[in-house]
Amino acid sequence: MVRLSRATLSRIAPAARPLAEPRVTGVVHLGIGAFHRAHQAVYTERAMAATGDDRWGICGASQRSTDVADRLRPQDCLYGVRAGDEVRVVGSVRDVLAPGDDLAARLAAPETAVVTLTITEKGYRRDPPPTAIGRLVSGLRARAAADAGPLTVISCDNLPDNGATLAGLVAELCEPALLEWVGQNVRFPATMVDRIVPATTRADLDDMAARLGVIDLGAVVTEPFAQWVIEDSFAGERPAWDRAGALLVGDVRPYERMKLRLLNGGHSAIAYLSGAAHVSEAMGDAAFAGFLRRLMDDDLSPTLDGLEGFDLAEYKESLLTRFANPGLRHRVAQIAADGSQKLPQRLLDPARDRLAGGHEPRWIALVVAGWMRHVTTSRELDDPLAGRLRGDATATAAATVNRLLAIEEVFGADLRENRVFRALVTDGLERLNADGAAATLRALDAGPP
Ligand code: CS2
Repeated sequence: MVRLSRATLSRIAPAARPLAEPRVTGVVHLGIGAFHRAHQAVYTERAMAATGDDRWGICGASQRSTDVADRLRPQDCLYGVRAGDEVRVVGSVRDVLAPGDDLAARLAAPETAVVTLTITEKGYRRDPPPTAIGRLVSGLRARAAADAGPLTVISCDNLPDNGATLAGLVAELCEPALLEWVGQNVRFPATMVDRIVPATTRADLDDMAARLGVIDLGAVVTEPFAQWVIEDSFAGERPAWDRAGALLVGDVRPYERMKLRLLNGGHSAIAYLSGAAHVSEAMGDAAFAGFLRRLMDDDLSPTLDGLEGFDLAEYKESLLTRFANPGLRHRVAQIAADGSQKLPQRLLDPARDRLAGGHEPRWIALVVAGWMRHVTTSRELDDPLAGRLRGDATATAAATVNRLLAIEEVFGADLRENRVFRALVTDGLERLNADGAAATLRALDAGPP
């Protein structure tokens, strides 16, 4: 079978061919993984198709490996996206840079008007080695020197206030003159991004080849659902993402909190308590699905505000349906990774909100206990703080809770000192250690609240 490329596009069914063929590269993306390819790249292509404005080709960059460049370059950066039974080759990506390539020159090019980032939660840590944000700042410096005009930089990672967070980290790396230029020329709008995109497997590639009739090593599999809410604050021009289904709003915060806490928080609960290998399997377990509803209804939903006129009950139902999608092989190990970077915004912030109101966030505390069990018992722990998280798996629950609550980057000083929270997590961990997760959830379900 031949490889997917512009030259072989004619072999593909017309309905599966790209919607647009950009002539200019207006977007630079840092972190061109599966999520970007199935989300922002798709919105950008649709925006070009809706308007005929073909200046929004994407130059993607990888921070650590040449893998994506090796897969996409031989295919003219074309790749297929399968959502349910619908397959389409996406044409918005024009170029992929490997780690050593000159990213700064791309960021300094006058035709570049927008930069998007998916560098994962841990990409926003203050880190001495060269980081994606460090490379972004080098690019801003080159752009300022070239006087190449305004730029909008959009963090598409699952962090609260992601725009302001990124702007703050950029500012820390800028010298005074550059900071002034950034202040006048660069905007960092906040966004909420949503689409479940499991890591592509060998079987996914085989399936894509069978559907397209050509080999595609850049294929991604996702769900039909996609959502993008963007703060309407741009420094210059942008793709017409609003014409592709994105929502441009004055305040992203209510959507962002809702998604981070309910979807991502729900995901983390699945990762640390379900015992399943894939998300959809967890939803097949009635005791676990019941627990997830309680977590959302009792501990997470009451912490959300600003959603007047929005049907939250419907949103939660749709999440449970999305999680249960049997067509997505979403490994819980992928979600369990980097918990130290994910728990704070997903579950600890809502715990704080509940505690401040005098409530006991016991379902959240049980997930935190599940995470503590995970970090003390996993043989391979995938987390930037792994060295400090690992510990004696035979220690008492109280000792483990004490040790881990002391990690201030995760729990802050406030949760460490909070006696109600400590007692809830300790109780949860004692139960998990004694009975395992399945029996604990069943007992909690049967017992009084
Ligand atoms: C997941 C997210 O891996 C994880 O931690 O919770 O990647 C999730 O699938 C996306 O945010 C969905 O939009």
